[in-house]
Amino acid sequence: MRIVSLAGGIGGARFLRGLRAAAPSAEITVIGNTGDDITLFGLRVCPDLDTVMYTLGGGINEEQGWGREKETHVVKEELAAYGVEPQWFGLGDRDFATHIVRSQMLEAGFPLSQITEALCARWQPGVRLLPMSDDRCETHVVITDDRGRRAVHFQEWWVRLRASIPAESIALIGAETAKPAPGVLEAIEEADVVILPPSNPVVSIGTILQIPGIRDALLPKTVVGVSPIIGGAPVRGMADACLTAIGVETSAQAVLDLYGADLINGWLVAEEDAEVSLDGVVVQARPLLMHDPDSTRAIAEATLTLANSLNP
Ligand code: FO1
Repeated sequence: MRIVSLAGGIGGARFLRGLRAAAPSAEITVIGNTGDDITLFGLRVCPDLDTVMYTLGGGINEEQGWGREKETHVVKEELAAYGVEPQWFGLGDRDFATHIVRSQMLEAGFPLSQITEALCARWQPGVRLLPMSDDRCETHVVITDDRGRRAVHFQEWWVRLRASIPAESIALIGAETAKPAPGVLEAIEEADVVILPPSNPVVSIGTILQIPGIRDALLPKTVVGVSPIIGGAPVRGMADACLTAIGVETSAQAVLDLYGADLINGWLVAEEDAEVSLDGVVVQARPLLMHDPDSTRAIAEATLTLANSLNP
């Protein structure tokens, strides 16, 4: 069976680990969000691609959900000693190697999709990981603080500010001219099932859907989503701050409405959200907390069962 899954960071990567366990013989293609990407100290950092690669490749810092396990921060300390900014983004020594390899390959003219394939040759994630686009597009957030109204990079809002200042708007800079990475549209076309894991519906899944051509390619497919909101709150991260920024209520119903019945065929919600409904969408309620590998695998299995029941 051929499965395509869009994915953002921590929640998406954890779900994918369960999906791989639930469908060990399936061919899984992951379309990863690159709107979070940032250039720091002259290096290109791709947080969501790396989180999927490390999580599925066995190198993730499990409790953090991002970055490498057994990490040290000597380079970060040395940069700070030179007074180099920013100091609010925690890059570890092991993680730096990934960004150095990626940056030198970008410098040599390789597209991000080929670079990601090369990095995954080491990590063997057991899925094909594609960036949503080889073209650079970044999520920026408009805020107003003591320095006035300005746009900041998503990571500054997310990590330095912890989304403590309301985002007046969120924009994917470069989306209109970005193209899906090679293989993305073909993978969607050939997929038996497409899954939207419980990643951030605005800055992860929503970002991927903004790349011209991707959302349209999904419309004829069987698409099953897993609600990232349980009982009015995100399980992790700050999806609520992002949803508020775009004027959407933080609920399983509102996220389903945001994705739309033209895109979604099946929608998994937590038991406390069982009343969620939308014409044309099959909604199923079940426990959705991914608190260990078995529960995550069970959620992935339920997602596939629902998808297969919807396939013509
Ligand atoms: N998140 C934080 O909250 N603090 C950090 O210092 C931080 C550093 C970091 C470094 C590499 C990386 O791949 C991810 C990192 N993240 C950090 C997480 C990152 O901001 C988020 O995972 C995504 O951008 C949102 O999904």
